[in-house]
Amino acid sequence: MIEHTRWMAVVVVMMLLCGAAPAQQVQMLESNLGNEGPAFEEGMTPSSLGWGADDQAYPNRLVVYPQDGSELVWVPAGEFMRGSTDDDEDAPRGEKPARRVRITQGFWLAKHAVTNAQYRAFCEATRREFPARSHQGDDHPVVFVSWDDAVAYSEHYGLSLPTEAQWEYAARGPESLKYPWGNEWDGSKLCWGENQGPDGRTFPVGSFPQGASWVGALDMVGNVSEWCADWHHPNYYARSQADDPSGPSEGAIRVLRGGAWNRIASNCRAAARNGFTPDRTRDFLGFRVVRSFR
Ligand SMILES: [Ca+2]
Repeated sequence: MIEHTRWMAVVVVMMLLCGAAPAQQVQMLESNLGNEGPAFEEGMTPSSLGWGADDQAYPNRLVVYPQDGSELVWVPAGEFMRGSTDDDEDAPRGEKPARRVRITQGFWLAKHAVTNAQYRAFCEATRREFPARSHQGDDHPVVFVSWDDAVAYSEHYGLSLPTEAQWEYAARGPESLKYPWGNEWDGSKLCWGENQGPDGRTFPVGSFPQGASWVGALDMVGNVSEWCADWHHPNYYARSQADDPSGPSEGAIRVLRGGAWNRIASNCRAAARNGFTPDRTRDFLGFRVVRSFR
């Protein structure tokens, strides 16, 4: 017994000498989809969690955002080729010119679009009306939400919408893939016009793990199109800054990213961009959130 205690004391002294801190005590939380992860705290990064370096992606790990139960995956800082070149016959002018873009800070991105259950909880907390036509079940993405609704949700929980560049980087990665899963089209890896959910529309979020992007984000190019923070302009890429671009300073429509349950394959490319009036809603429009550093 005395031997044991002495050895423990030696181990503790060794740890102190080596500067090895005991693993950070993190509170575990269950997400709104029933998965467990460390509860997000301000300033948390992979290194503070003991996962590894902050410049790596951890597609099989998540943290749970306590306020709305979102599952967040880590998107490390880095750079990629944004947009499309003339080699891509599907790419319209608005995706050109292709240029290198740098995301200078890692950030936390929701693994899925916001669900009906999450949005309903938000409506109950803020006495807003739940969009009655978004009714395909708790774990389906909410639809019939405007850009204004998406921003209201985000702000209520201390979150934000991704910038268009953050979204594309999370979908394509440093290799600038054409689709989240690679460079070849595979219609079985997403919900789109020819692979629709049980009611002929969306699937529950996260139904296509094989379609995950490099950071572990799911349904990026399928299921629902997603509101992004930026104003949309078709000529923006020609004049955009290279570091952390956040869109034109004004505009009439807001950016939409990714295809949806009613879209054709060329709309489901990771570089495809679109826009829509911010106060309008549609049956294929939802959103996902990010938690950036402040
Ligand atoms: Ca999507």
